[in-house]
Amino acid sequence: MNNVILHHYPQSPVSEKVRVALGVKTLPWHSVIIPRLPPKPDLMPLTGGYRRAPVMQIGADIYCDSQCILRELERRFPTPSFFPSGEEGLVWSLSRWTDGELLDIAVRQVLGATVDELSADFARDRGRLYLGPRQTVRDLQADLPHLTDQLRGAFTWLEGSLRRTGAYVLGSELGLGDVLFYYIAWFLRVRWPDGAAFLARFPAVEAWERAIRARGHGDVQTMESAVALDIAAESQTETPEKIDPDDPQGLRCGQRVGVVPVGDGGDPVVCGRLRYADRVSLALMITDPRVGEVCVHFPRVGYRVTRDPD
Ligand SMILES: N[C@@H](CCC(=O)N[C@@H](CS)C(=O)NCC(=O)O)C(=O)O
Repeated sequence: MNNVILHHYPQSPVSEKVRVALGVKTLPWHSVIIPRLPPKPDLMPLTGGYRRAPVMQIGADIYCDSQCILRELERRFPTPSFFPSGEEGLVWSLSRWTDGELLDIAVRQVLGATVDELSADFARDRGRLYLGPRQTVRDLQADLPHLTDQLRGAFTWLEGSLRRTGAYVLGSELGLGDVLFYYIAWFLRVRWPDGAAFLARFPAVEAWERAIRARGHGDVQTMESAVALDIAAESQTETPEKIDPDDPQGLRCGQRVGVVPVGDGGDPVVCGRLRYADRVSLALMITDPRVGEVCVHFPRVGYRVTRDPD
């Protein structure tokens, strides 16, 4: 069963990054819509506790975090490449800034500017998740001029690159470098009331947004979450048992480990038996009564592996 299933929700910017990436690959995929707030009862059996969106499922293999999802898409479906310019390492390095600091600034801008429209539950949950225990979404309002100032500088860099190439970030072809910026622009445009006026200051960015939007999301079919859970239950992992012998932590196959996003505001730890680890990804086996045994994959950069977590 090699079908791509994406567990996501429409308003999620990181999910939009993966939806656009599926469009770059022009792939067929199945869409399972998950709730925006916990509990996420049909996601937890697959991830063992990881709550964020999106999550990709292929049979009994579950990919958490967009970094891990995009890497797996490139491995399984190499053509057309996410890296048409040939530059791969630099694009992954760029992702650490776009998905880290730049996304954080954009999230603060959107939450701070829309605080009066947010439901109390949503504001509390996202405040805890993105701002930590000492700040609330309302505190962001005082910081809005600074946040817009930071975004303006970043979009000036993007505008400069696009004017130079006349097309995409790294040249004449669309690639992951574009997707990494595009979802931030999309988020500002659709969720920030002043987003369209902000982006109108960057004409090359607006033309580039139109070109990427026209590429679409690939060939999408909706799927019920129960069907995705049945597929996981009926499938076996395709991931080999293999650990890098030069692993800096001396990780071993079958060892019980926990995985925690570095610097995250309270996501639960996922624990399981280690099955696979290389320099950039790792995978654990977890068991749930609804789906049996599934293999959950995480990136290594940005995640801490804890040994013997219990
Ligand atoms: N590092 C993760 C971040 C994912 C993330 O923060 N997603 C947001 C939605 S855009 C989220 O999960 N928010 C909380 C939730 O949906 O429960 C990735 O790249 O996938």
